Amino acid sequence: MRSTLRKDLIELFSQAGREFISGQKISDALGCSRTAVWKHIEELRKEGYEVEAVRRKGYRLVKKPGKLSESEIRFGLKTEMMGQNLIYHDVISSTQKTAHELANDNAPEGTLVVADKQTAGRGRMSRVWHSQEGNGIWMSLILRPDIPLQKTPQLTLLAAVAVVQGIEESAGIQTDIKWPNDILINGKKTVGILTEMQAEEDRVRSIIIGIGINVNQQPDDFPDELKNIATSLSQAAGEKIDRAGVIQHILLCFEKRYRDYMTHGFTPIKLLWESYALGIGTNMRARTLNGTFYGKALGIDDEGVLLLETKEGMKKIYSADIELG
Ligand code: BT5
Repeated sequence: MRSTLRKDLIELFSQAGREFISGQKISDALGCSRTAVWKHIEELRKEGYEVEAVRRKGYRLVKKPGKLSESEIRFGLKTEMMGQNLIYHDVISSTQKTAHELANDNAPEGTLVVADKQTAGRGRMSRVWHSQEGNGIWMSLILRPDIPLQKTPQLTLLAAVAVVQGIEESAGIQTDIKWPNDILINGKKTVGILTEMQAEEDRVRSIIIGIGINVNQQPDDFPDELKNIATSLSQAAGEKIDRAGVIQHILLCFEKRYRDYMTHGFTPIKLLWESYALGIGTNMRARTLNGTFYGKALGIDDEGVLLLETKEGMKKIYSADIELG
């Protein structure tokens, strides 16, 4: 089924609420035959939508799927660019890998790859990212900013701000950012962000932002090694959270922040980031590939680099695992 038709059909049903809509009305609104309407409804049922059909009354939507699907994400997506080119898979090795391939094939800016399950989800330095089916958001967004290479860390911080805001707007939960790429609830990791790029000489060709969010996991859903360090949005909220709604709000926040960034530069993002960040002004340990440093975090500089005041003097930290306190 063409995705715009499917989106229009779901929208019609949603506007009608509990009321039935006649097959004729639907076919007029969508500009297709009644047989085609019936086929489209069958497609929706296959995706897990419960549509009730009653003779002489027509159809009504009884239940949307709890499962993530392309239609679920598209319906209610209010962005102009982010996620408008949407690729959804039930199972994928890594959304990051697919997004890289699409970026190589000239996929437009804002292309989003989403999966319900990843079999080879990854974090930084090829670490494993646990991406079970049915309860997380595993997605990768393609950006094509015209910026020099050294500014790419700024996009990780921009993504973190957009995710914090999108989670607050969709689920009403406040989260904290731990530099550079973690989002925490009560000190436990809820979101991980992975920023990778494709470059040509000293310019960025594309940036792929991978975002992994634990949404509906209960403690037992995590493997033993994560049980004490990971949590999910639903554990914080005490109820199940609609994954599509979270994705839509994050994309909308992302689009707004990305526009701010393109128009006004990094300063507005930096101010927001600082308001959500944990540990600035306190002591922390930064484990980097070049050694471990202990000191007071003074903040981030204009490139998104962490400034750590150590006994040996000021250190600029480009990438690290951080231990607070
Ligand atoms: C990250 O790496 O936090 C970046 C994670 C990015 C995942 C997304 S999902 C969509 C896209 N496609 C991908 O294949 N990846 C991206 P890092 O800072 O290196 O943290 C990795 C560490 O987090 C692991 O070594 C574990 O300790 C922990 N971890 C793994 N899975 C987790 C989960 N589901 N929740 C919380 N912590 C987890």
